[in-house]
Amino acid sequence: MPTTRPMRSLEQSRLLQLRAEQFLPGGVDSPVRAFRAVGGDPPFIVRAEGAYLHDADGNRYLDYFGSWGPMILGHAAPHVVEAIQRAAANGASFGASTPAEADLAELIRSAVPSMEKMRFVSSGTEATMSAIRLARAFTGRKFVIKFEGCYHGHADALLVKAGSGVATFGIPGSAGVPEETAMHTLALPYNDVAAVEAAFEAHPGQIACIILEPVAGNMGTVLPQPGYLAALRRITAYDGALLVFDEVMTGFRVALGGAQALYKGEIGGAPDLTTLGKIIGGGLPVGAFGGRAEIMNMLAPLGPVYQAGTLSGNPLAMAAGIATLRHLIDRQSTLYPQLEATSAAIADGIAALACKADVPLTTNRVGAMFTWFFTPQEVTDFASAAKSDTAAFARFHRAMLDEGVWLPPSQFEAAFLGAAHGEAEVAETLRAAEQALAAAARHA
Ligand code: KE4
Repeated sequence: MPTTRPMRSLEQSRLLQLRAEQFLPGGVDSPVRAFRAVGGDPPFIVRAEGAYLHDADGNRYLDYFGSWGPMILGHAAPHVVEAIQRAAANGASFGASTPAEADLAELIRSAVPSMEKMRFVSSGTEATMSAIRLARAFTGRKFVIKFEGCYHGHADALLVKAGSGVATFGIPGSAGVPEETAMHTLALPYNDVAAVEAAFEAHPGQIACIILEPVAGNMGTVLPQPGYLAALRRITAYDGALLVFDEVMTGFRVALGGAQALYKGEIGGAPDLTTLGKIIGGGLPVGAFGGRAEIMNMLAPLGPVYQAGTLSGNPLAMAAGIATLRHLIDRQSTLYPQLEATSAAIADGIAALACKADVPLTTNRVGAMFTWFFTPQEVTDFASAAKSDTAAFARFHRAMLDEGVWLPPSQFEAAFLGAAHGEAEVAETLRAAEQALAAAARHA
């Protein structure tokens, strides 16, 4: 039977929120952290280790957003911390080339061979923004296709019907993006091949690229339908447009080589460009974009496409990324099957509890990323994701938080687990969910 727990004290977090709001809009440096979609004050984290977060009031939380993806090895993994400490002792940043950049690039290319050449930046946004510029320069074309509910960071051209926080706040795009910018971005429904074919018929020889999340995470987790990725590869190759896989979230998560490795047999060819972020920085700010050498060699100083960054290839971030990827590569044969088993146990366990509590729930999952949609119907695009009962999700999120389990604070985000989640964490999560689903059902 569900039992109610004493509410957790969030007094210090509340005071910290008030202080932060004196300096930072909404008290945050990124909107989804403000908990606006789920209500209540966000706990302020002071430390984390393994699968757990600890807030300013001494509460402990089982973490299912993992810094929005990077922390696949768990927080404060000793070998990653030691690598950062060693690098820091030699200086934080030089603005000059260092050996570590090629070391990390070599590790990435060993797992993602389509990235013949690449460049490091400091965020996923920079990676996708740069990839779009490169695609336009290489093809000499202006139009870009993206998909409703996919989020590729906050570069102007990509803030059109985006996912993540844009979907969470229900805003069409963003103020401050001139229509002259947005007009060259075509936003189409995800998993709809006919819509893509129609767009290419309407704009023959004018589309520079398609950019997509090959497994979407920013409308909640949505899988590509069978044949979808292959159709995009076929259509772009035929028209001379580039195919850009935004694997900022899926890279090294859904498989060591990302979604392009997971679906290799289906796509019928590699993407022309790939963007990465999150995991490749091991928790420090790193993004990367890369692909066919003939495209990448258009970048300055070799070619006419300008792209730069003060902290690009930062030594500490490179060290964290190298330590993380070396661990993933060395242990890939056991680590990814473990992530799959743990993720299945949690996702399927909660689906069974929801059924028992008569709470309509649809679970979409690929490896260690998943989403529980509060809707009885299949979720294959943003339109179907948007039919979810976001109020029920908010009640479930708050109730899980009260039980010490921290889910991403939006129906339109993916949940993540990592190597530090084990059987004890599965049991703890299912115990919490039994209480939380009762809470979600109470108001249904
Ligand atoms: P960043 O600029 O936030 O490093 O990366 C942008 C980005 C690009 N592409 C994909 C597929 C992404 O998921 C992201 C960022 N993801 C969000 C979470 N859905 C970051 C969290 C936030 O915005 O606070």
